[in-house]
Amino acid sequence: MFYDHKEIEAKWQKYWADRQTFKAEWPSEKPKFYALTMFPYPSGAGLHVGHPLGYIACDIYARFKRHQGFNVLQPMGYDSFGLPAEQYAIQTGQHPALTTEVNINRYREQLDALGFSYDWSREVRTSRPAYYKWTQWIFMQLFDSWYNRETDRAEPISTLVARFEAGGNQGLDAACDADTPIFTATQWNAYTAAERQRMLLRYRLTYLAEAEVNWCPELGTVLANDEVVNGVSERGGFPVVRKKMTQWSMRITAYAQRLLDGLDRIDWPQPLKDAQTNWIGRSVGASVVFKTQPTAHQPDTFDIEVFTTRPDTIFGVSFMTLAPEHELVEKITTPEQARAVQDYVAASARRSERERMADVKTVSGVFTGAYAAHPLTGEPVPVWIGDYVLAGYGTGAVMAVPCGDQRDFDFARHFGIPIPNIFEGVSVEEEAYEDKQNAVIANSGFISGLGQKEAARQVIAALEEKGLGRGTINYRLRDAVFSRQRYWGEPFPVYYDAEGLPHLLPEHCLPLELPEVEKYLPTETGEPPLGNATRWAWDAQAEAVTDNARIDHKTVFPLELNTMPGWAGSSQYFNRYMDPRNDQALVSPEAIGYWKDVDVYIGGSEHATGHLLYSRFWQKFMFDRGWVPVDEYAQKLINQGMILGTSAFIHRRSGTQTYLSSGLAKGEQTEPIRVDANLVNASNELDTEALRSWQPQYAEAEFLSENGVFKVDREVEKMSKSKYNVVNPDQICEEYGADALRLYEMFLGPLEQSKPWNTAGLSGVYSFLKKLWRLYHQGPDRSFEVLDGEPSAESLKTLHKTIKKVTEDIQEFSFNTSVSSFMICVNELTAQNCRERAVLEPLAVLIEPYAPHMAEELWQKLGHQDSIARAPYPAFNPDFLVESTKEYPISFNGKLRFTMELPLDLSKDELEARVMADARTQEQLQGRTPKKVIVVPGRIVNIVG
Ligand code: ANZ
Repeated sequence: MFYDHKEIEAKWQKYWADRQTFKAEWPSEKPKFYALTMFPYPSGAGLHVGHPLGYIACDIYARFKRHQGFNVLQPMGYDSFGLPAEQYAIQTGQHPALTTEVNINRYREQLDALGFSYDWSREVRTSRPAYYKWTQWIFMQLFDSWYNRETDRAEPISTLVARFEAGGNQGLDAACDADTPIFTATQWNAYTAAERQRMLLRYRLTYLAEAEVNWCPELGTVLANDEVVNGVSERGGFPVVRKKMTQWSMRITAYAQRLLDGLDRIDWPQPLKDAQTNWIGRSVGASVVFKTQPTAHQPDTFDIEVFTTRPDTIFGVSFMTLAPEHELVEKITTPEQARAVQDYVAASARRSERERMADVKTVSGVFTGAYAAHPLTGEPVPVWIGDYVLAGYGTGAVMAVPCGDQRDFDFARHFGIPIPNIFEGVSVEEEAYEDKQNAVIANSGFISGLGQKEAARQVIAALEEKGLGRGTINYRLRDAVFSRQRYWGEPFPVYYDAEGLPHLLPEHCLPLELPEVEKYLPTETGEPPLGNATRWAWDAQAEAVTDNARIDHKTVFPLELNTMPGWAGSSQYFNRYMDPRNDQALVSPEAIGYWKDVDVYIGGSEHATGHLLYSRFWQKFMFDRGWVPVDEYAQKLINQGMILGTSAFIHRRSGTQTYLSSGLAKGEQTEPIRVDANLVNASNELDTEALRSWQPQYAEAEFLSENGVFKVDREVEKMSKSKYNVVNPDQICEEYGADALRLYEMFLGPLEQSKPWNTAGLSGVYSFLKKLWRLYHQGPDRSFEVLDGEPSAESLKTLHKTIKKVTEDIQEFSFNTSVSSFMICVNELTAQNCRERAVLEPLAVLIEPYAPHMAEELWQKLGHQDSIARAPYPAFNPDFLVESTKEYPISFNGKLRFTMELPLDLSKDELEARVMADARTQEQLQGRTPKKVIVVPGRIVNIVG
């Protein structure tokens, strides 16, 4: 019988689906194991062979754990809100829910074809109301919470209100807006309801505030920092500008330190931890106040607060620089400088923050005309503005120390701001510079001769005494903007009163479902697409959505028009999978108590500062409020590498429709153009006729071949539909089967590394599978035949060697080496002519995680009624590996003459007797009696004399 992968795979996929083989047990007495891969956004293009890499690895591990007796939860779902479906809706008018459904169905077919052991009964889709009810619920809980720095955790807003009523906010250590005023209990109690709400918004963990945002006019929406790459949108590459808008924000900064600390407790890849650490950007330093000096024009004094990581350099300050957006700029600028300052501020508003950060060459700035007093010497310090100082970092102002900071130095040089004489003519790179810098820093005497740390400590102490500074810790992490001006996202369960203050819907009214709209574009007045809905008002009495026409701001109010960002739905999905159909809670205490956390999470490193940071933040919040038992949800995380595609390029003669074969292009003016790599064979020859029908611009083109063939250039790059280098798993499953694809993806190389795809390599794993199959089919006419007798010691050794290696490899997520061990194993067993059940049965279980379809088929043929999925994992027995004999070198007077295979458990005397009895020994001795026989058991025998 031959290995008919098509029939076998279809049979078992149906079997698994019909019997729900991989449904996690609930409730269960077994120990739990939760294996998770990042759920996909179901795009219209479907899966390519790069996508399943992490899924296969995770599935192997999940299957392995099932054999080990764990109750395995391996769920799958869809991150199904998002931009592409909405863009498509804008172009075609099709409802994003419909296209999303179509795409999901296609994904599901492709996933099923690969034989994953998912518990599909737990599927989630973030765009389903029953799911996003809980995304809305978390938003409401965040709104209803504040961060108490004294207890270092989030608490219900009611405890904050109680504190305000009893003692105002004096002495309260809480995460809040930087400019929150101080008030007493009496003041609080005298506030109007609206004033109180406004004050509470400054403390809530999600709050509405005017914020500088990344606005992408082309996409018509705000983007998060991690969605902007090099000043353009990550999706589509459109320009992004800074703009002030009222937006929902998440006070993730309250968790900055805990997000850092938590990294020490989780087994995540170091590069990913580094990326999060840098993104959070902790800086230890001081905040220092410089008081402006009053002038005739501006009699008031203002505090300019700066953040510095080098308080020890305070005596080297020769000027100050404010960000152009700094609120004091207008107040302190002198009339003489007003014009220049206004022009400068306007010009820099046109540059994005990223541009400003990236640009280290251009020195630009302008003098405000104002001076501030040095907090320790009292000397006047000129105040400038410059766009190298960012409004959003620290306090948006710096004390400039040309002797310590390159940018300050360049700035001073450029504008001729006096720097202490001794620095003139010395470049910062020079060695002498550091000595001079130290001399200036030490200038005051009282910190002279101290190390940087101690000097900083003393400067801070001196500043504190004067009430002009204190030690602070600053984080680069910003609060996360949470509003998007899109249709296809979670609606906020929020309505607005006449004063424009937000109110939450009652919890029992969730989910607030997305309304229908005619158009998915922003409205003519620039409102988000939900502004097109005519039924998008909240009737607070009836507790129901109603027509906008009824809005009276008394009982009927307008609903929020923004929707939530892409990361909302993915920030708690791992907990929802534990109890996905619960409509009373996001997850029940019983379910979270049992499943607790994700044991292994596999996904792409591109989510380092997006999903993987936001989800940790929400988890910590959920933990603080007592809904989950752990504050890190994934103990172990693995970033799978990328599978790279091999793109094909042809050369177009510039300005023509003539294309040159690779060899002809040298020395010509040509542009390389990507073409469909599927039209190129293994010898890099392009099927030009197929190309003509691939895209219309090639229909009439001229192709110049060399020696009758048209050759392309190849380049290995990211596999992507836009690069025309994708390989579709469907074709491969068809031709070689899912088991071969699974083995091959693992065989390509270490999981974490990027590696190029090469379809030709599949035939190798395919013949391995056929060989494996043949081991069980050695009967007449290759029929199934397995013998019940004792296997040979050799075969047992091969089996146990493989069990040991493969088990160690799986535990280290080293799947490529397991595949080679299987290959060696099958070769050895074939050579040994092994046909015994005692070897072949455990082998089937061993390979099941990798090639589950074939394993099931063999298992059934071996006479089992049940699926192989929960068959116990073969136990490793080291006894079979112990070598029982040894090839002894037999020497005469130190010279090796021959070798003898002897049992290892012989005593010295027995060994000597056996050696002496051998004919070859007698021949060497030729009748002589040896003087001495030296026997080292397990090593050598030497006969002397
Ligand atoms: C004086 C000084 C002397 C500084 C010196 C550095 C070296 P990190 O580590 O990134 O936190 N700074 C502060 N706020 C800024 C802003 N909004 N835009 C641009 N630069 C800003 O760096 C903090 C340092 O960056 C601060 O310490 C400040 O310059 C500058 F020898 O103060 B320093």
